[in-house]
Amino acid sequence: MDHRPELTMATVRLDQKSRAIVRSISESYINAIANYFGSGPTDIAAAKSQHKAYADALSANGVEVTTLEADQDYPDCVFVEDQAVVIDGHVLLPVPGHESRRGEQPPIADFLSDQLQGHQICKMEPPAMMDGGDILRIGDLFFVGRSTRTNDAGISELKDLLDHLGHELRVIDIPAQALHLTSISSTPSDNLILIPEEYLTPESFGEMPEGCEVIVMPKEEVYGCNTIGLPGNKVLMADGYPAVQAELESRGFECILLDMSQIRAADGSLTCCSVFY
Ligand code: CIR
Repeated sequence: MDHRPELTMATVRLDQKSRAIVRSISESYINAIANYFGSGPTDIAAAKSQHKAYADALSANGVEVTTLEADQDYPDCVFVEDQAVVIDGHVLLPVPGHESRRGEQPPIADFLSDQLQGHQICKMEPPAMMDGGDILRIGDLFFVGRSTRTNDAGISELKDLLDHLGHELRVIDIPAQALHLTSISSTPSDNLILIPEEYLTPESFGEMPEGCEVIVMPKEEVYGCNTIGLPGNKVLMADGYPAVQAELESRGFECILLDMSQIRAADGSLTCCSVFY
């Protein structure tokens, strides 16, 4: 990957999520890959309406949302998180880990290149592979899942970029029963990480920076561990995960609940439907 030092920018606060790309549900969504949370979507109309409610919730909470058109040739194209990651003045374009999803990237890359002129584009090349859904960030500290979608060559390229930016990267092995790191964890705020028991342990994240905490949730609520933290102590989360909701509410967050059933059916979580930039 090529990245120029002069374009490094100061670390952004993660709760300042001002803009997001989402992408509509494809007419072929019924064929989306599903091996973990779901056994495949069953109702495209419901999926579209749930996705619209998701995008509307982002907009209603101050995020400027751009919706890219779906592509019939790519049943999984709604899951944009995997295709691009914006990090401090750089746009990382990974090689998506599932071959059937590689053609989803160009419209997202084009949009970000156009919007973020002056950002350095860092394009991975095979044999490196990585899904954006394996990257989690808390301040200057990054975690990457080593998964069926993200290999050591991809991790090494990400590490090069983060070394260059002065950020630390820690690798977490994703258990066989999970797709990605962000499928089973998230940062509802800049100092919290939610994880499900039995899938991940706080120890696997290593020593956390002062004031940061890894919170362990019941394993039955693994899907609920994926949330999107927004300004004003608001958190978008899937409906139906009472322990996660109670934990967040006890910490003063306002939970905004979304029906994600048809997104979950294709192994998609909340974060995977957005690229924040
Ligand atoms: C896939 O298997 O690639 C999609 N059906 C789901 C991708 C979910 N993405 C994510 O968690 N970042």
